[in-house]
Amino acid sequence: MNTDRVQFIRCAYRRAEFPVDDRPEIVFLGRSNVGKSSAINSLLNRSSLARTSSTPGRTRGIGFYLVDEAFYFVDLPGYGYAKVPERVRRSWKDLIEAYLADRPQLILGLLIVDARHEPKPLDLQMRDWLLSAHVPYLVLLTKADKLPRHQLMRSVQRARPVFSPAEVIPFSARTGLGVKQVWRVIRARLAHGRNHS
Ligand SMILES: Nc1nc2c(ncn2[C@@H]2O[C@H](COP(=O)(O)OP(=O)(O)OP(=O)(O)O)[C@@H](O)[C@H]2O)c(=O)[nH]1
Ligand SMILES: [Mg+2]
Repeated sequence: MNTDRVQFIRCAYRRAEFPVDDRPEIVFLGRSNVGKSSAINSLLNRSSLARTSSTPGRTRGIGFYLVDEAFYFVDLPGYGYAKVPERVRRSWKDLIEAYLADRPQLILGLLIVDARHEPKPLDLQMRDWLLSAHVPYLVLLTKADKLPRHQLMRSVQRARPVFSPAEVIPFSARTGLGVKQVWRVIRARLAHGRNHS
């Protein structure tokens, strides 16, 4: 697999704009500003393919990136960002739910959770969406570089029962921690499809 070959296909603001394509998709989801776009960039070893920002709410539509013409990385807008108008927040929620519930080619979810905090209600809500849509997923405990090792370990221990049986992987877009492990899961899933673990 050549992950240097990446094309940005489109940013979808409505369901009608989702690509009509049955190649497998891997979705990155998580709370606003948690590091979804940065995770995409670090997995693809790019500095600025997906738009990142220290200002929450940077990713507004659903970004579709085609990797090696074989599968898509899908970048969702941040969920739960309080500072956008209620109307916009609701439209993001509807868009995300429509995407998760009705995308048979979605083979894997990467739920991005901040390693520094206990999982929050919004994290649990996204976990429950994945479960009810029967999308296999794993959890990336990101920004791991911001924690001393013993605190990171504690954070992993705390997250495991919350997301069980999903795998919890400490991750850092800054240092590359976890990148190889995440690729291992992605490759396995691409080889076996959605319905086999
Ligand atoms: N130290 C550190 N900072 C990170 C990491 N991942 C992301 N960040 C920073 O967190 C901020 C948000 O990152 P984004 O990747 O834009 O987050 P996002 O989840 O895509 O944000 P929205 O699209 O706005 O929801 C940026 O300032 C990033 O540089 C990480 O692993 N370590
Ligand atoms: Mg983003």
